Order: sequence, then structure tokens, then C-alpha cells
Amino acid sequence: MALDIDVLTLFPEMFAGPLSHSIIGRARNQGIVQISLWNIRDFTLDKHRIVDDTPYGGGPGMVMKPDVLARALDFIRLDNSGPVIYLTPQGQTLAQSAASKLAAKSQLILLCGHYEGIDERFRALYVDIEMSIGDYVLTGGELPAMVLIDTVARLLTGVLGAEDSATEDSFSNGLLEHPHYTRPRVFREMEVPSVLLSGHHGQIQRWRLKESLRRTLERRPDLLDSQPLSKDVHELLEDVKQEDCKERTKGGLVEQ
Ligand code: 9D3
Repeated sequence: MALDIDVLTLFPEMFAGPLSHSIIGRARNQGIVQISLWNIRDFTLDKHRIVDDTPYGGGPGMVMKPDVLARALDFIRLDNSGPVIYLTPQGQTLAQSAASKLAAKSQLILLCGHYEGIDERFRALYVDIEMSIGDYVLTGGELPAMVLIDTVARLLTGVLGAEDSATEDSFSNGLLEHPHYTRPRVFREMEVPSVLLSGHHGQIQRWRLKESLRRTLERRPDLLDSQPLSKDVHELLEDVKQEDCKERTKGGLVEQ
């Protein structure tokens, strides 16, 4: 149930803030997730504490040395037999499905890259999974490691209250969330949809599902293609398409 994560990084100080507050901070205090930070530089043996070197064959940038990384990992392995996850732009893009699988493990080892990356021989011998968090260029693997930890840790039993349980997540049911409203009932002359004030639970559920479908259709139609919809939901989606079509042709928004 609890998860032990060992993180190998050149910048352990970067992790203090993001992982000490709010939900993840509480999960750590409760012992549901245990995070150990290791400075790769502490596993050097030379006077200058060198962690990287120039690439064979020439070219720009530096490569993280395999001997230093291996010394660090062999030490961490004494207490952690989980998969080694290397955060790299070349990895598989993090998705909720992969996060769920990692949340079922009891131990993980995360390796944050920097410079041009790690020596290929270390990767071949030690790395089990390579992960990216998306197609944009960051300066290192630390922020991606924190994103991965946050995504996985919130799935652990007891981290979220029953209130906002992870089973209700957008991406778990495969749809974007419906809009939310709170007091005041009228804000800048805009009213809260009356169905939400009706107290009719069934109608409210149906309205929310419909607005979820509307948002998903508008913003992420790819999500609708990648999952089977029940007959009920499919009909609701057809209603939304009809309404949105009417909305667009109304008032000459679309010329004939
Ligand atoms: C010169 C070629 N660059 C690849 C696009 C090299 C390079 C750029 C940036 C190598 C490493 C990095 C730092 N990024 C990460 O370590 C990283 C990352 C990212 O940049 N985007 C999304 N996910 C990730 S996971 C690790």
C-alpha cells in the first residue's frame, strides 16, 4: 500500500518545495509515500566530484558518467528493488494508465537526467522504463520526476479523501470535467444553471455528463474516438452535437 521512492538527481534541493505541501506533503507525513533524495555527486570518488564528461565522437554538451551512476544505483538497490525509471525526452509520454500501474508497485527508483543525457551502457544495464512528460523541452528531469511522483502518489490509498476520490477523475472516465459553480448564484449578471439548484440528483448527474461530453467534443475529440461509449452516453453525445450545430448556425454565425 505504501510506496518508497528513491530519486537520483544532481539537484535534490529542487524537490523540497513542491513535495512538502498540500496533498503530497500530507501523504509523506502520514507515511503513505516515502521519498528519499540522493545527490548523484555524492557518489563520485575524485577530488573534483565530476559527474559528466565530453561525448566520444565530439559534439556539444556533456554526458553523465556511467561509473558514477552505477555506484549510486548499486547503493540504492540494497534497499530498493523497484523498477528504474529514467526521465528523458526520449521516453514514453506519461499517461494516467502508466501512472496507475506504477501506483501498484511498492518501490520505484527515479533517475533525473541533465546535460545531453546518460551514457548508453548505463542505460542498457540499469534502466527499466524511460519516461517523458510531453513534447516540449525542459532543462532537466527534475520537474518531470516531481510530476511523476505527484501523479502516482495521489492514486495511493488514503491520499485523497473519499470526497475527491481518484476514481472520479477526468482521464479515468476518459472525459473532461463538466463546469463547476459556487456562490454567489448571480455573478456579473451570469446565473448558475437552474438544474444545479433544483436538488434533483438524477437530472444534475445527467446535466453534468452532458456538459462533460460537450467539453470533450469541443476541446479533446480524440478522447471520444479512443473509447467505447454506452448507448445512453452515445445518445447524449448526439444531442450535444445537434445543440452545438444549432448554436453555430444561429444568428448567421455560419454563412450558407
Ligand atoms: C539537443 C537535444 N535535446 C533533446 C531535445 C537534448 C535535451 C534537451 C533537454 C536533453 C535533455 C533535456 C532535458 N529534459 C529532460 O531531461 C526531460 C524532459 C523534457 O525536456 N521534456 C519532457 N519530458 C522530459 S523527461 C526529462
